[in-house]
Parts: sequence; structure tokens; C-alpha cells
Amino acid sequence: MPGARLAPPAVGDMLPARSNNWHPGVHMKLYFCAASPYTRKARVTAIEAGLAAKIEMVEINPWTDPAGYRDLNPIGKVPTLVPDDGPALFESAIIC
Ligand SMILES: N[C@@H](CCC(=O)N[C@@H](CS)C(=O)NCC(=O)O)C(=O)O
Repeated sequence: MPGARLAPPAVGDMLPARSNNWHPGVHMKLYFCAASPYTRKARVTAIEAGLAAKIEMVEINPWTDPAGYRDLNPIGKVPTLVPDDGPALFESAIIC
């Protein structure tokens, strides 16, 4: 229609179709630190992808090298995403 203005798409509409039903039933843990912008990026992505309810948040201080954490993430940084059906993912660009 001439002169009609299109509304910008919602963020959720720009995500791949799999995002809202990715691995139904899968539970994940996200190791995070509240001060970390990389963690925030992963959390926002999880919320926008409709996955937040499947993710248990585990707060750690990565600078204290928590016991066992490097078994999940050999570089010892946050965020780390651990699905219950697969290997841990680290590096926010990989997680997102
Ligand atoms: N390239 C990494 C950077 C992650 C990063 O630097 N995380 C910081 C917190 S903002 C961290 O865990 N630092 C702990 C350390 O360096 O030991 C990513 O994108 O995930």
C-alpha cells in the first residue's frame, strides 16, 4: 500500500526458527559472573531465544579459579554453557 510504513521486526522474529524450540527438554547450566559483559551477552541471547527457562544460572567468580571449573572451561573464564546432553561450550561468540 503506498505510503504505508512497515514496523521494524521484533528481535525474536529475526532469530532462526529453531530458536524457540531448540532441543526441547534439554536443561543447561550457564556459569556466569554478574559483572561480565560476555555473560550478559549470553544471558540476553538466551532470553531473546526463549531459552531462559531451560537455563540454570550458576554464579561464580572466575578470577578465583573455582575448583573443577577448568574441567568445564580450560581457559577459566565466563560464560560457560553446559547442556546436560553434551559438552560444555565456552567463548560467548560460540555460545551465542
Ligand atoms: N572472549 C571471551 C572473554 C570472556 C572473558 O574475558 N570473561 C572474563 C569476565 S568479563 C573472565 O572470565 N575473566 C576471568 C579471567 O580472566 O580469569 C568470551 O567472549 O567469552
